[in-house]
Amino acid sequence: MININPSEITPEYVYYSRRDFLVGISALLASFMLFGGCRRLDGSSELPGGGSVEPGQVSGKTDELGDALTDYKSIISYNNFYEFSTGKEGIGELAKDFKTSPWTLSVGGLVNKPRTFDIDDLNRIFPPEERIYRLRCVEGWSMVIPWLGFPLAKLLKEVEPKSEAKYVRFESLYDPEQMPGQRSGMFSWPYVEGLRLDEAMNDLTLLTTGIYGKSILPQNGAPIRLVVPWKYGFKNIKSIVKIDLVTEMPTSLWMAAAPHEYGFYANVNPEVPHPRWPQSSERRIGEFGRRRTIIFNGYAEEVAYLYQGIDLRKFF
Ligand SMILES: Nc1nc2c(c(=O)[nH]1)N[C@H]1C(S)=C(S)[C@@H](COP(=O)(O)O)O[C@H]1N2
Ligand SMILES: [Mo]
Repeated sequence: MININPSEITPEYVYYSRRDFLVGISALLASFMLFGGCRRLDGSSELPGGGSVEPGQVSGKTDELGDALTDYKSIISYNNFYEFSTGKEGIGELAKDFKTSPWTLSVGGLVNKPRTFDIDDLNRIFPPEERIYRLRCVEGWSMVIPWLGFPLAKLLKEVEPKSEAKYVRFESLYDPEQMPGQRSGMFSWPYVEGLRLDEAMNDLTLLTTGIYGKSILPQNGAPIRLVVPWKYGFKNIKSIVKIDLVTEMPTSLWMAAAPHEYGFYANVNPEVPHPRWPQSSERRIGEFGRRRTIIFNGYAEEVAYLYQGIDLRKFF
């Protein structure tokens, strides 16, 4: 059960500033600079369309439901990343020397044009856009995170899935030298996740390389990480090195570790309790008390069509 000491929570930061005026000006300047997606040395990045986001700044202050963004400090200091630790705090410190460059992502399996990308390729071919999404962990906590990323669909279209491809399988880096958690036999490494191809093609599904306008830090899954906002957090696989199109439903690390606890779909659903955690409510990091959990984490309009005729209770 999750237990957060209130002293660990940074008070909510208010993102009003003169930046609001300056964004327009920097947009103009940025349009004379390189194309979107270029990484600057300070880790900030230009957005497609010429917008520029300084570290710690985003263009919106809430998500589309009006919920405040979680402060940056909480996002980078309260994590799940079992390759480094089963604890949630201090992962930034444990992972501070994690080597994220050079890094390659190979995309293959049942595709016409298998291809290996480096992170610069990805940022050039698929300029990052900003998306504010809720992240809901199955342990019962949640955050609102402004991501920089691009729809996975764009990458998949580039490699051309064959008609036999039904699922997408994702794999994280396997490197026990760098990731002490992988030296434990508790899980079958590497971390693996999967999506049905139509879930992967949904416009909400992102590959992300940034948070709050900065390059994503190791603890959050640098240099590239999946974000599927209507599913529980564990589907959002970090530090991805391999994506394969396959015919069979992939077995994720969590399905292999505890099949009675973790299903393939793992859609956020307040009506279906996890064996150890009720899912009807959640604690938004930075808030006191709990709030009600929303079906599909509030994205039903965009994704409910994917599950017509599927018993969502059965497919937790
Ligand atoms: N490779 C890998 N990806 C992972 C995890 C992990 O342990 N290893 N934890 C998952 C879980 S349980 C959650 S809730 C989210 C947490 O993401 P965050 O630390 O960026 O908030 O990452 C997910 N992705
Ligand atoms: Mo999680």
